[in-house]
Amino acid sequence: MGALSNAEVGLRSTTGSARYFQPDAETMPREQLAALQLGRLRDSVRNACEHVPVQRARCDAAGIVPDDIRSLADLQQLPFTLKSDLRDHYPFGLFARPCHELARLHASSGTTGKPTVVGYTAQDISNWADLMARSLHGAGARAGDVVHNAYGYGLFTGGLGAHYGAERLGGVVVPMSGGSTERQVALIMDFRARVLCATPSYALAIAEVAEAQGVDLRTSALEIGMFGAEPWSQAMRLEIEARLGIKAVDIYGLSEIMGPGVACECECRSGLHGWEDHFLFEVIDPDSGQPLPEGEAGELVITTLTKQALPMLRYRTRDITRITTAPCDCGRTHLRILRVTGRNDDMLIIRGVNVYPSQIEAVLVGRPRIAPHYQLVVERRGKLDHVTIEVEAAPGVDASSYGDVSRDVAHHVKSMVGVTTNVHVKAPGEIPRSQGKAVRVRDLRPKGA
Ligand code: DLL
Repeated sequence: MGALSNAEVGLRSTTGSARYFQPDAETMPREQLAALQLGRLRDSVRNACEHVPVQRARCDAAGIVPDDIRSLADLQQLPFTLKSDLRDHYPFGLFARPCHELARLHASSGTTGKPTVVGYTAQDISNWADLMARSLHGAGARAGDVVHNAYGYGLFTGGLGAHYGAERLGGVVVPMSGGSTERQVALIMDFRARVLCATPSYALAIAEVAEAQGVDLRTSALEIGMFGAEPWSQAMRLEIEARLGIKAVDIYGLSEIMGPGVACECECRSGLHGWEDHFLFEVIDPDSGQPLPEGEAGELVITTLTKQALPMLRYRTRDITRITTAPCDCGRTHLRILRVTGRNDDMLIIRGVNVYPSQIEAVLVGRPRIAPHYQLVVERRGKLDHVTIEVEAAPGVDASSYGDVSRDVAHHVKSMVGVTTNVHVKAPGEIPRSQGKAVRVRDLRPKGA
């Protein structure tokens, strides 16, 4: 028997019919928004210059005095901040508040060297909760909803970020974190979760475990998935929606700027609203550093406007996307960033062709005879990079046809992405499943080559 819907058990409540979580901010006319941004930009630069010696030295060198910032165009005179700056000034060198004034620290572990550490005042945490609640509400979540939070809790910003946001919304949070997937399935059913927060790859792993247990999550109370923290394709969205019977919403963020909720899709799902009352968004040419006109793809650069503990000036995210300020049907006035296709660092150059793993994913997911799990193995042969796509046969596909499946996949990747690859078909279950961010690329090239 299917679970009762939340409406049937009376879980939906107070904010049911309101269209926006913070109507004044979310629908602020763009002129007014720009005026607010200008004042906040000046404050943010002042905060950085007065309290962060590294930032002051940089602004001095660029001849910038906070009070001289007279228009948003002056932003372009500010120096960039890089991820390496956080590492070079580890742990607290870019903080504008002493450690004892902070409410929380988060960190991301790099593959090499020191982690990236970020800090928040109580006010920063509160603003973050607001933006995350705004994001959840825009995606359709409401007060009273049971929010099953499978983002990892701990130093990663996903778990606590979604947790505080869901609480701020008035949701009933189930603080699961990642892992114990069978238990996740049972609790989603038993607690009648309406909203699932997870990485898209982990959502798929949950769906798979449910199916293996004979549980049909499509009959559960789940209606909305808030998926982010890793690149994912439209094909993956359709796959997850079909297997979980939900609406899958894209949410973006990064710890250096805040965490989840920097930008999120609304009910229209045609781009992610970047919350411009708290951040300034630019897209630049990653090679020249020059700003690109609206609509052109390049590296996303974000400046924080309200962060107290860690004001970020023109932070280079390495994420590749496009921006549009065209009005959205939802009535929110904030610009939209388009789906982040990948990080600059993840781009592979296969015989001269630039490829992001998500482009290959778009071809793989939904293809007949293979499951939506994959890894790309990159090797150096002679002077050339060589990519093997490891895919998994769908359950029930006979091993004698793996050769045929491999040729079919290679053919479609060649015709749709333009690169020649080897395709290695593995048996069901052989590709590792993620509980957080999926590892899509195994890079076997010699380090430093
Ligand atoms: O991943 C914050 C987050 C948690 C976002 C939960 C959304 C949901 P970091 O660990 O610092 O923070 O990783 C940030 O992940 O620069 C992107 O490369 C990637 N990323 C995050 N969201 C998306 C998305 C969190 N929706 C890095 N699409 C970012 C594509 C994403 N990539």
